[in-house]
Amino acid sequence: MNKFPNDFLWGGSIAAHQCEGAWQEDGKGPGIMDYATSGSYKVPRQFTQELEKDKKYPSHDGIDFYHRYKEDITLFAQMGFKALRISIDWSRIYPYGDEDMPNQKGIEYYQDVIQTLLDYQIEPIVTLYHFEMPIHLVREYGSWTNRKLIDFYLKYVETVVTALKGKVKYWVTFNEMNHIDPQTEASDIFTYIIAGLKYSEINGNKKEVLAKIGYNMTLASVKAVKLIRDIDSNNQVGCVFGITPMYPRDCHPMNVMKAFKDMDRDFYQIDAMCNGKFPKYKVKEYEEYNIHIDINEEDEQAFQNGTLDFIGMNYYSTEVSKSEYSSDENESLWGGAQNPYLKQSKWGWAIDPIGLRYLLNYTYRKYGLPIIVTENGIGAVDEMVDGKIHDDYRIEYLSAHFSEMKKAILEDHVECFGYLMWGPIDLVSATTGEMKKRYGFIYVDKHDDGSGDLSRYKKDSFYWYQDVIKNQGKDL
Ligand code: BGP
Repeated sequence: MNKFPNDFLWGGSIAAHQCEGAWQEDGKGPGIMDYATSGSYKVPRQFTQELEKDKKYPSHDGIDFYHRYKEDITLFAQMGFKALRISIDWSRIYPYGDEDMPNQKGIEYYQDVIQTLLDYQIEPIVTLYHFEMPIHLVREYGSWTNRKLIDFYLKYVETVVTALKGKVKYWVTFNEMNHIDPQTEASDIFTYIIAGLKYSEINGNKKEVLAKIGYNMTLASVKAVKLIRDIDSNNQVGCVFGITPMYPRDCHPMNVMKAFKDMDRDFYQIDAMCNGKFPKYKVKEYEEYNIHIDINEEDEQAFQNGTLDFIGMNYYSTEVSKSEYSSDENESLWGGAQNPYLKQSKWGWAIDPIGLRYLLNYTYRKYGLPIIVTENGIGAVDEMVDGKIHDDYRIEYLSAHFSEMKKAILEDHVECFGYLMWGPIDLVSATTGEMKKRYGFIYVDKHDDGSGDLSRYKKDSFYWYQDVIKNQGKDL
């Protein structure tokens, strides 16, 4: 048997703020990403207090998925998708986040999207928080530093899960909350996309703010897990983490230990969500920074009752942990150094298929829970020539990753039940806000200078993925 399992969920993953557009339609309120400008590899995105006339805010239009979802889902169905991960934009459901009644039009929109998927027998996998939050909650309440956010979030979750009851089985509480940790100097991009706050502008004890955000989001997640299962016991609830494995610089024991530490800090929230308690080692670490987190009895109960059903893993790249004894490396996105054995994408992300097998094994051995690859892919510059896009580099990237994932499943016996390619249709990049950084099997005629008529075109990889799904990856 050289195929992926029959019920393997092949598909893709998208997020509301990167594709929907229609930012002021049908009662949607302003979300945090509506204030994020476009940037590029070398020019960081800005997060402005007000909308500035001379700046572009790519989430306002996205790729117009809001109006074109039927056409786009039809294309996914043509590829043979078994699953699609979407996110719900909180600011469509509760435009300000703290009102009593939800926005009915927002609910109806997502009910229609889900129904369209079900009509094609595509399993919806729904993320409840993928960098989308009403900005009012940041400005009025201080974002996730305030425990009140947990109640607002749970109310929103209850509304959505009830409205989609019986239609959606797989739920994801949060996307990539793990990028915030007091051990590191965070950058504005990560504190902003996760919590709507700019790291450079946090007053007072920055580490304490990061710790509080991390704790409150983790607590919100475990409480949501229980709530979602209480609404329907058939529901399966997971949380998605974005992990960049860290390799040691060399076999010097100091560097091996350093790499372990650098990688380990991404796992404390998974520990909390899988082991039924907030880890003591983290509380002790906070104390060393003079940070006190209130963990009351009700919280302890919530951690016990809200353990995950599955883990969602976003994997793009590995990095090399910086040396303890030399400083000759170039820093890359996650604070590590580049690996001399690996090539990189045009945006500096190392291409490492074996890293996927490593991460799947590492995580499965640690927690024993089913895993789904919720994101993976390569951002590249695609050229359209005579209506065709020959993206052999994408096929090469995915093919190599699939073959390592196959080894993890068939040889290492990791329980991995699906693969959702990031950005099956070109969409706005989260870290740079560009359209130029394309991931899709489907090309969208939209460019960073505002040109393009939004038409969709099938790239060569479209047909290749169709084949992989049809043959259950037997030729990989
Ligand atoms: C993940 C995010 C996605 C996505 C992806 C690729 O961290 O969950 O939203 O955007 O990274 O990143 P980028 O779009 O910056 O290339």
